[in-house]
Amino acid sequence: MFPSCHPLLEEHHSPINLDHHMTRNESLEALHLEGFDAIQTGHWTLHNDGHSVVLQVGNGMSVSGGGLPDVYHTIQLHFHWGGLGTNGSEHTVDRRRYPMEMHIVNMKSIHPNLTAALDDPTGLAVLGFFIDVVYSDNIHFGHISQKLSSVAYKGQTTKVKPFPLMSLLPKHNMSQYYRYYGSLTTPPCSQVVVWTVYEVPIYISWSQLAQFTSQVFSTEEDAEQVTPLQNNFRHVHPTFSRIVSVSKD
Ligand code: BO1
Ligand code: ZN
Repeated sequence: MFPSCHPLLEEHHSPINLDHHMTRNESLEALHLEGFDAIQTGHWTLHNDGHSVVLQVGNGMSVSGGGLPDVYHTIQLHFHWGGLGTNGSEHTVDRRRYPMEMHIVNMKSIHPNLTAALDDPTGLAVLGFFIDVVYSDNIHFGHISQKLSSVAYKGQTTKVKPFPLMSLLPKHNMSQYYRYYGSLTTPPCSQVVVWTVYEVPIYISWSQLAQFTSQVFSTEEDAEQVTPLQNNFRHVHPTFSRIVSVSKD
């Protein structure tokens, strides 16, 4: 069999395990997050799609720099979590799984729609943030967690007043991240994603985490049985011959 007929060796899927010994790339600077510290004016919605809770943000934000090949418009952010007392991040660091992971999904601005982006090997740029748990509430994260009961069931959508996305992100060390080329972690699992996974986590409280693991269901309101939405993370994939870079610092 020709090596090119060996799909497994060619695949580059996400998530993966990350570790501190990966190739350091001093030329990777902090990304430019345009509009993230402004109060946006667009129409924002939170939606339960049965696989996650998705915050659809309006136009007006983009990411670039940090070795990204182009400018990418921010579309949405969503979350992956575990169960009662089990962690649910998608990426792992030194095989350790964090309680949750937030993904900010961005589409290369030159593309008119998602279909076009999925045909481009670097059509999407996803920013991944680990979420760790502490005793005190994160008031900024409350913009989302307080709305979860309004999207308890699959198919439900609620309005969210726009707030600066920067308020959700770590205050320090945003120049420390992992960079690799991978895939969407849910179907169609397209291998078109430039991944940036930040080293420093976001902190929320135990009760804010519990709102995700207990208030959100993967089934519709009128379903015979309600099933909690838990453990909505994909297993880690082999890196094969891929280079995973670690930014400077
Ligand atoms: S993730 O960040 O790798 N977990 C991920 C996985 C799947 C999608 C996005 C991010 N899917 C697509 C949906 C489209 C949607 C688009 C942007 O996200 O399949 O229907 O338009 O929101
Ligand atoms: Zn995701």
